[in-house]
Amino acid sequence: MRLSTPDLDLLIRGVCMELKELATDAANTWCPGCGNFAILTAFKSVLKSLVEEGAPVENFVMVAGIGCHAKIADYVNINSFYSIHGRVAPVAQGIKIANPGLKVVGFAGDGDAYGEGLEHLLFAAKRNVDFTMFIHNNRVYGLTTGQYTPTSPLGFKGRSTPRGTVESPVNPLELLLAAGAGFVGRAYSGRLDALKAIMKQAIQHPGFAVVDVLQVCATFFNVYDYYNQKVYELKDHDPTDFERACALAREWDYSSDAPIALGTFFRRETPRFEESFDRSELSETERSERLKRMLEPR
Ligand SMILES: Cc1ncc(C[n+]2csc(CCOP(=O)(O)OP(=O)(O)O)c2C)c(N)n1
Ligand code: SF4
Ligand SMILES: [Mg+2]
Repeated sequence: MRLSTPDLDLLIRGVCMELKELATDAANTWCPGCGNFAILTAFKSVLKSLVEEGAPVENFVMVAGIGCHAKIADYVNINSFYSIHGRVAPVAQGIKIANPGLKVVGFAGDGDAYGEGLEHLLFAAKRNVDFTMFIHNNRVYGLTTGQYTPTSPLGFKGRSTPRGTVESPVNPLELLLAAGAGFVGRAYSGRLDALKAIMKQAIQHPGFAVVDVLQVCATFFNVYDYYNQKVYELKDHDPTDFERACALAREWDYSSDAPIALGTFFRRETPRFEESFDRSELSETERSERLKRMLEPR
């Protein structure tokens, strides 16, 4: 094989990475056709390209919630932390504030982030700690076998609503924009290239970034055909235009039969929480001594 000069450069620096190096031995238990496969593939590909551009792989940390989506942490060979249902945001923020050199990427479900964890998500948007959240929005509780979530459409028939839900869904993008999120986007597991592109932009955004990924649950809410007809990619949209971003977010309310925009709705850089956080400058040894003292029984 002939290597180009940039390839040789990467090899010499020891960062030329094969995608298989990011795989783990864990058996994948997602159902055939699950949209989580696309998110996993896209994330590994983005990670590979960021590492090749110079980001140390050991500086990435994945934080997962609880649900089918969360198994993604088992399938990528980097530092990861399984949190609890609804608590991806506080764990991710804690990691980032304690060690600002890390690149923290959260993976949450729709039940996880828009249900039990909603207040954490909105306060993360308000607070603006530098981390990224990808929300695997399959609009159903997948792991617990098909109950409705905050983004299930009106009339959704599932295990807990056999005659159809009578509640309208929340619109997460409107909520996140209102809460002050600096980067808000939407992707679809059936459009891999666009998914990779927005994942990379979101991770590189300096501040809180959130992407609602329409991730199809092939078993409990299979809407591939519907999305394939309805989605379109944003073109000539100015992501600094907040009013336009709000109008785009309102175009589809997660229930109506409207066109579904994909892409970066809004992007704005504002001061990050951790920049003004009063950090104590202790050495490694002093820190572990203090931690030990705190953990000693009284
Ligand atoms: C604190 C807490 N509340 C509830 C549960 C039960 N629980 C586990 S997974 C799950 C549903 C997950 O749904 P979602 O977040 O949409 O993820 P998906 O499985 O669809 O990827 C629930 C309710 C739990 N494990 N812990
Ligand atoms: S239940 Fe749905 S979300 Fe969970 S692995 Fe199966 S297809 Fe994917
Ligand atoms: Mg879900």
